[in-house]
Amino acid sequence: MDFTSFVKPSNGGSAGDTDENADTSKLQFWKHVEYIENHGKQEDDYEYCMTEFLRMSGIYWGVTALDIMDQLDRLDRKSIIEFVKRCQCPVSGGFAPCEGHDPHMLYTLSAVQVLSTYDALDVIDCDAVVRYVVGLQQPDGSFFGDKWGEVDTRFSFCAVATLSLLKRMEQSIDVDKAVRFVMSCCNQTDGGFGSKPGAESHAGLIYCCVGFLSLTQQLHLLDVDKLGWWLCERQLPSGGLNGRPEKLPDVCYSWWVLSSLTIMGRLHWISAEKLQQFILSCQDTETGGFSDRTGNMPDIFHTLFGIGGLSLLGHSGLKAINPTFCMPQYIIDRLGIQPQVLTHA
Ligand code: GRG
Repeated sequence: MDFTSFVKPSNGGSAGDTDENADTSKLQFWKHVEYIENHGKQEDDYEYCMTEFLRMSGIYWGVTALDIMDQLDRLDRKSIIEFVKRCQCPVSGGFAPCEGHDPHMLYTLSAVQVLSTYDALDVIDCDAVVRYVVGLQQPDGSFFGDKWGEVDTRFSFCAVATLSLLKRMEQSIDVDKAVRFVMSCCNQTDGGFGSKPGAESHAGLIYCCVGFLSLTQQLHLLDVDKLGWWLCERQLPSGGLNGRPEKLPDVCYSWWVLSSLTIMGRLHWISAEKLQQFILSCQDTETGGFSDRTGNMPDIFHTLFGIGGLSLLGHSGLKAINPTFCMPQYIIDRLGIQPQVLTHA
């Protein structure tokens, strides 16, 4: 697949960074726009080739970050929609990350997110997507990621997020059983969630489970104070957040932790100022893009979660992001979907 064709040829240059903002205390807005726009332009690039297996999610990360920056028109809508269309498996109805690969729940959600952003869900067979997701639900309410049978709370989130965007959740899956499975993955000691029953709490999976409960309107099942406390303990002296105790901070937890706290109405339990400083310190001031930690190589995954975290913190110049879907709020409003959020406490 040629990612070059996703960039509008008429939009060549950067919009002009100046010397005074070439530091990490300010958002390098135009550098990031350029970084995302250029992502994957070099098809021969080693990293680009090696990430073919997650191309659909890569497109979702880039499209979402650019839309939050109000620069979505830098990408070629038509060729992206055509690419997504070509990745729908005619047999199962699920989406592959790239042509020639197998469909999976993860890429099915990314495909539906991209098409929702472009208001283009009508170009695919939505009934087939619903059949694919429904077919992966198990008798205990859990979901397989694909036909090979791995079970994980990530897939419970992907299933209900996909069906919610298609407005087909209640009529298709057994929501009560799905909720029971997710709650069976809740750890009583810290109020968090792991990938399956008895697995260690991890902020990425907490996002999936809190997001799942927000989509199924079941946030009352959470022990918000216990979980909120565990989540705000993820903030380290550097201001950055880790995903579980004794681990290093990583910009992506600015999303997984912060979105969960936002859904639970507890965003103010961490120091926003210190977190913002940490996120900004992970910008690459030369190439644009964000890395996991200060001084590392940037990538498109951390770039979305850096921008998304800053948006949740109310950084100026960024559109509001929905904490449950990790998509621009105006798209969720346009679709008329209202994931549950708890009020400030
Ligand atoms: C719509 C935003 C969005 C997501 C879809 C797939 C998914 C739902 C969520 C993934 C959540 C998750 C499990 C995130 C964790 C990612 C991560 C950095 C894992 C690294 O694990 P370790 O053990 O990292 O290498 P730590 O930080 O624990 O050392």
